[in-house]
Amino acid sequence: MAAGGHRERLRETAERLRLAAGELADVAAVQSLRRSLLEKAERLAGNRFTIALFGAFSAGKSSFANALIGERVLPVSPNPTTAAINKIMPPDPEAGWPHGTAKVRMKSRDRLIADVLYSLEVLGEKAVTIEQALQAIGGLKADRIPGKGKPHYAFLRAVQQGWSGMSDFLGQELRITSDEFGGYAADESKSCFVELIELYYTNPLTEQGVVLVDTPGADSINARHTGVAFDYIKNADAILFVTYYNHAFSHADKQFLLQLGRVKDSFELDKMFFIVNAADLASSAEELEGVVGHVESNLLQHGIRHPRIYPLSSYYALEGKQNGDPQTTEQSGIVRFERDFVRFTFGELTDIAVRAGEADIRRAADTLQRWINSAKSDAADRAKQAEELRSALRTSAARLEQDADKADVRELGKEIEELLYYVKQRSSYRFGELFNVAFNPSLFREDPRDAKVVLQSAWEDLRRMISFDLSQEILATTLRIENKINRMAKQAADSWTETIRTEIPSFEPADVQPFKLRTPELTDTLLADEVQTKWLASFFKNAKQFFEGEGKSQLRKELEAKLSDPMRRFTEAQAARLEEAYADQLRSVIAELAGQWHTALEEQAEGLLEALDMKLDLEALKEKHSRLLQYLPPS
Ligand SMILES: Nc1nc2c(ncn2[C@@H]2O[C@H](COP(=O)(O)OP(=O)(O)OP(=O)(O)O)[C@@H](O)[C@H]2O)c(=O)[nH]1
Ligand SMILES: [Mg+2]
Repeated sequence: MAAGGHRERLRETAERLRLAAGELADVAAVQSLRRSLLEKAERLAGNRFTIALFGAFSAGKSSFANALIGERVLPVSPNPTTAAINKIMPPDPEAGWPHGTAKVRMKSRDRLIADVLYSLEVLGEKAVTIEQALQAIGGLKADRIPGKGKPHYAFLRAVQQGWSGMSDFLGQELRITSDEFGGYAADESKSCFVELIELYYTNPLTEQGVVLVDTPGADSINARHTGVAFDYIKNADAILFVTYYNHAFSHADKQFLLQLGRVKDSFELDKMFFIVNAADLASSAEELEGVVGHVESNLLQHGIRHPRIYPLSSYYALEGKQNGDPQTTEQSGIVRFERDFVRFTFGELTDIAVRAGEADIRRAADTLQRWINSAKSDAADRAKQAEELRSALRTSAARLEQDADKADVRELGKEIEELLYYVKQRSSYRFGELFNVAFNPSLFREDPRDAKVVLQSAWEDLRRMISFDLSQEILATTLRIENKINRMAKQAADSWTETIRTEIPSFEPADVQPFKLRTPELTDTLLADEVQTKWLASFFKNAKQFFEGEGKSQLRKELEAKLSDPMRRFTEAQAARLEEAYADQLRSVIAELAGQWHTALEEQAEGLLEALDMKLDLEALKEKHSRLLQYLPPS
């Protein structure tokens, strides 16, 4: 992937920032600005772009990652393959991770046991300890597992198979070579114990600072760990969603798209790319167009407007790159994607970073210029200005100290409650749809177990789906809440700056960088003891009566009414949790910012006073100023 020298630009800008910071080293009054320059320089120099791949089982995420890299690095197969998150990282020899090594983070024992008990529960088995669980797994019969339970069954079998060899490593961090990587990434009896693998590997992508994150297919097993996927959605620089040519969208796909639709507008830039993989299967251009149109309308249905869609063949892209055959690569369709993608990541994102750095240099230059100007007034005027400045400094500093613990948590709380009101509303809109997925005639036809058991398990499924749906909704609102906190922080800072400037017009703080906030963990499931097996069974006489007669629609109506209280309790509990977690964060953000403003104010007032008292070396300051300007591009 030709990146158009973005690394060079980042390095060059970082160097300019460092040199500019060097100019400020001996001017005590601009140390805040100097620190901001150095922090930005560091970030630019070590710049990383994180690209996260999502999509259903076997959509071709790993194949697509290999195609981007131009090498078969990740294991690929027609069966569910990628079980843990695999990151392909730029090697870091200084930290002990040269090319070809991998860091494997194993699941903690608690997490693995929780996963096992959960999967057993989905299959209708109860266990408390891991020994009981292993025994229960031994008793499972493949032909008694309903279709939707298959991934859980496969996972449990893999745990049973790998337990004696792998359980000692739980909770550890292992160091392996790239030869062993395939096993940990794809051999299920190993990979089911793994949480994350970081493979340090030199390739054209990592050489550009790209971290490629390959995720397991979205499905009911991984659905429990929504927080992990959400962190990547939230923090990745780009999100790539992969679908397999003309595969129907599964329930898990739709849930994921729904989540992308919910959060899309919370990001400043559109960072989502949609890949229609295996386009080589198209028998004609018209057919391909039809498939792309179908994907587009599905995205639209899930609230994703104006998507960037790329039909391509990972298969031919990899072949073309490996054989050095540009024609095959071109025909695979990957080139169009790469061009747009490079423009976005390396172009747009680099531009933003470079501009922010240059704005800091300009700020520093402007500050020096104002001091130079103040020093130009006559002696009497300077004495008067200095007197005024001292009193202004006292009032401004006192105000900042007061404001430091005046975060408006009430306003934030109001916003959270409002957002959660809509969460409840939207979830009740979707109740009918989820109900139909859970109480689906084909499930009853295909499940070999007793109808009452199937009914109970359909309800358990529905309960899990509603919990999942609510949690996703709530997670999506956390982005809005976090944006709100950042807006409130920026407003507070801007208003301090404005007030300070009425008295000290030259005041120039560093820019407010958005704070990285912690998303609270949401692991609760909806509890609804009101719904009992006996009550459920009262709606079901036989399949015909249930599906063709009144049974199902009556159950739907009464279940919805019965769930209204539990759902309200659930969202209220979550709202309380969010309010507490975010109020704390808002308080510390405001306090931290006020502290920064205080420091900058004192530093700069001191600098100004020195200028007014003619204690600064004016000539040296002028020279510094003109040198700073040299680190800026000609405007
Ligand atoms: N015809 C064709 N087949 C492809 C293409 N890309 C992937 N496949 C096949 O699709 C299957 C799944 O590919 P993977 O890359 O393992 O899919 P994945 O999304 O990583 O799957 P999981 O890790 O199991 O979630 C494999 O059998 C691939 O050979 C393509 O461009 N064309
Ligand atoms: Mg894979």
